[in-house]
Formats: sequence, structure tokens, C-alpha cells
Amino acid sequence: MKIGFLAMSGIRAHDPQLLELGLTLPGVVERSKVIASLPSLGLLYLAAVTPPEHEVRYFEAEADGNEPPEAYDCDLVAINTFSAQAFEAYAVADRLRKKGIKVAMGGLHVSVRPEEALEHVDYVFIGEGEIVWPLAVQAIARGTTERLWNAAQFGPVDVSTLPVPRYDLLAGRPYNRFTVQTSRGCPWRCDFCASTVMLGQRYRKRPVEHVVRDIRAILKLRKRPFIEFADDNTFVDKEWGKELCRQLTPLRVSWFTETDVSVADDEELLTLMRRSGCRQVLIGLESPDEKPLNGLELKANFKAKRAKTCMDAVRKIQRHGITVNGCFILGLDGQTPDVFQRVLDFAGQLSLYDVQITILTPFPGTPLYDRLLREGRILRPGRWDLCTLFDVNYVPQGMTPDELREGIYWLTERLYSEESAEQRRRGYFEQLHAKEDKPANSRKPRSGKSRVPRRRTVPVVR
Ligand code: B12
Repeated sequence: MKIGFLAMSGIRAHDPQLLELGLTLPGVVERSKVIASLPSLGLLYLAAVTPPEHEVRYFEAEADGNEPPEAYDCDLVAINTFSAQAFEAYAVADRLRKKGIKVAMGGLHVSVRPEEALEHVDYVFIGEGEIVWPLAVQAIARGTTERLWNAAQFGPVDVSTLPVPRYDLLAGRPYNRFTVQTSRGCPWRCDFCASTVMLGQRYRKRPVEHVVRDIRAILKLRKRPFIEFADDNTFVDKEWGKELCRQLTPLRVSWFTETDVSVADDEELLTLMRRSGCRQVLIGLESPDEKPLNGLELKANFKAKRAKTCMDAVRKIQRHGITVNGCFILGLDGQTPDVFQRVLDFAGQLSLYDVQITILTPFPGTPLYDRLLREGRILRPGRWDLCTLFDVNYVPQGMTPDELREGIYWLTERLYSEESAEQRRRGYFEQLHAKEDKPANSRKPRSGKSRVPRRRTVPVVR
């Protein structure tokens, strides 16, 4: 069979005012282009485990969700789904099937709403694909009538057996950023988190040598690639993390990852991270005040427990020359309309190099979604296209939906203004040069000249 792997690319948001305000700012558009062109790691893994007798191709849907003509040249097209583009993916599937092409669909969204996807596609996959996909491909080639494939029935994916994703299929495309996974899952269970729902609550680390092997494969395509680790929480195991950094260092790549504030507990780790090319860590700080954090992480109340020390943690990380992209969720239970000013002040106090603000989003399959549905607080149930992190689709506890919307417009304008961004970045450079025993803001930058890049900061949508 000719098998096409179709990734839905681009970022999504609907609120016209926010689009106008935030997402069209010059810096934002620039960053959007960068991340929107990230390839789909999940599909590259599936291509790698596809039995070799089948021909495989990788392509991407346009930003408007339309499939490229090459898709019509395949016998079977595999599509991955996020909730925000589920309807677009179904529309693509409907068009392909009208032309007699078989369609398989998997990924985060259909894993939690398989019955919905069965209306549009031939084969639906629940869960991680690496074990189930090659078996299904053989069955499909033999004309199976089985339409629903649940990965759980075939055992968990042992991440130490993962092959090199088929990065080679990207050759000739203009990617400069590549995703690599070092681990899957997260030991924490935040009630809003949509990714751990599927990749499993068990935290699994890959052998460091395999991560290096994958990056070497990327280095064959690009001399100086930027690596985005597509992890949920990279440095849970500090000793393993140090070994990862040691082995990354000779590769001389720049990298970015998502982690939690506990990286700041280990100075040696931070030193090794910086030395190995870490440019930025994205950390979910979620709220400037402790009350809304209470109960947010369901296993150990991790976020609330760490609230008091998070300011020190961010400063410690940034002093190592690793920028922090601090993420805040707006509209959490316990937040009132003063949260917008609080986030603005807090981001300034922390001198966060980058800040991401998103709206609390009830993704299907999350404890948050089930709770809000039970409480009658979802405004438009089933409107998955609103699962963008920028659109309000629920009734917040401490404000009205309009106050939340207005608040995010207000905050976007201020947080991403050139002045505010410059101030934060100047603070970052001050921290970088500050001595450990002095508070960061008590020192002047080393040179009179500002080394702050003159561009707006960018809200990263991940
Ligand atoms: C990299 C990334 C992106 C890249 C995606 C590149 C791409 N083309 O895929 C970019 C930057 C473009 C992006 C954009 C968005 N993202 Co994003 N992103 C991620 C991130 C950080 C990693 C995803 C990843 O690579 N995972 C690793 C791979 C191996 O896993 P996987 O893709 O799930 O694939 C496995 C299985 O799902 C399954 N599978 C997947 N597809 C298929 C298909 C078949 C046929 C089969 C058999 C199996 C199968 O098998 C794979 C291997 O095991 C996650 C967070 C996270 N840590 O997961 C958020 C995440 C996926 N993003 C999210 C969101 C909300 C978005 C946006 C809507 C943001 C926005 N406003 O625009 C957009 C949507 C883009 C779109 N076009 O739909 C949410 C999605 C939640 C949800 N339920 O939908 C996540 C979970 C983050 C979060 N905040 O919660 N994102």
C-alpha cells in the first residue's frame, strides 16, 4: 500500500479580538510560523514502525486545514488529531473517503472521543500507536473489518524500544526545528492537562543513548537544528537528566523543553543544562497566587506546595543563563478579575524572559472537562474547535466569561507591549549577572547598553 501520513499543521484560535490584539503582533506571527511548522513526531514514529513492504510519505495539511493533492495518491492516509482541529480532520477524512481512499485516525482527540471519529473514518486508534499500528496495517492490507483499535489491548509501549522517527521523510522541507522525545508522561496529574490523559500517567524515560541517536539523525538533515523536546516534564529524575545533558553537550545543539520548578533544586543540573545547549525551559506556574493552585494537581498538590518557592526557582534558573517561559492559566477556580493585574506584576517581578498566558480550557478526557460538565459550566459542549487555549468555553467561578475575555485582551496588550517585554528582559540580564547573595533587582546591568532584543515577546502556544 501507499501510506500517507498527514499532519494537521498551524496554530488555531477563533476569538477575533484576541487574534487582532495578540496573535497578529509582529513577534507573535514570527513565532507562530516557527512552531506551526513543527513536524508531527507521532506520525514520524508511526512511519518508522510501518512494515517495510509499504511505501510511506509524510505531508501536512495547510494552515486552513485543507489536505494537499498528494494525499489523493495514497491507498491509506493516517491522520493525527488535536481537539482544536478535530472537525477539520473529519472534513479531510470525509473528502478522502469520497474518493475511495481509506482513512485511519489517532491522536489525543480521537483517543478520548473514538465513537465520534468512527462516523468519519475507516479505522480509529486509541492510545500510543507504535505497537498497534504495524499490526493494524497488516490487517488492513488483508482487508480487515476491524475498525476500532485500542492500543491498551496490545500492552504498553516500552520506550526503550522506540525506533528513530522517520525524520528523513522531512528532507527537503524548510524545517529548522525538530521535536524529539526524551520521556513520555508526567508524574503529576494536573486536572486540566490533556497530554498525560493518553500518554499514560506512568512517567517513562528513554535511554539517553537513544535520544542522542535520534538527534544525530536530525543532524544529518540540518547542521544546526533547534531541538524542541516534546516532553511533558523532562527533568523529573535529576540524575538521569544530568546524564542526558552530559551526552547532549558534544552534539552542540540548542534545545528547549517543558519541565517543572524542581529543576531549580539542583545547581549541578542547571549548569549541565546550560552547557549542553538549553536555551529555554517552559514551566507551568499557572497562577501568581497560591489559592487557585490548591487542588489543581490531583496527586500530591504539587503546584500549591511549590508556590512559595517558585519565585526563587525562576530566578535561580535564569541566573544560569536559561530563560524561563512562565505559563499562566487565566480563569482558574479561585481567581477573580484582579488576577490580570497580578499576572502582569508577577511576570515583571520574576523578570520572566517569556510569558505565556492561556485561558483555562476543558479538553475532552480531562478531569476538568468532566467536572465542569457535571457542574453545568461548559458553555458549548462538543465545540472542540474552541479547545485552542485562547477561546472561552466555560463559566469561570470568580468572574463572568466576558470578564475573562476582556481581562485577557487587557493583559495581552500590556504583557506583550514592547516596553513591558523590554523591562522583563532587562531584568533577566540583571539576574544573569547578579551575584547569588544579592537580590537580582538590586544590581545594574554590566554595561550601560541594553542587550535586550528589540522585539515583542511572544506567547508560545504549547
Ligand atoms: C509539538 C506540539 C505541537 C506542534 C504540533 C506539530 C504537529 N504537526 O503535530 C504545534 C506547535 C504545531 C502544536 C500546535 C497546537 N497545539 Co500542541 N503540542 C505539542 C506538544 C508539545 C507535543 C506533541 C508531541 O509531539 N507529542 C509526542 C507524540 C509522539 O505523541 P502524539 O502526537 O500524541 O502521537 C502518538 C499518539 O497520539 C498516537 N497517534 C497520533 N496520531 C495517530 C494516528 C494514527 C493513525 C495512529 C495509529 C496513532 C496516532 O501515536 C503516536 C505515537 O505514540 C503537546 C504536549 C505534549 N507534551 O504532548 C502539545 C499539545 C498536543 N498541543 C495542544 C494544543 C491545544 C495545540 C493547539 C490547538 C494550540 C493552538 N491554539 O493553536 C495547536 C493545534 C495545532 C493543530 N494544527 O491542530 C494540546 C492538545 C490537547 C488536545 N486534546 O487537543 C497539547 C496536549 C498541549 C496542551 N496544552 O495541553 N502543538
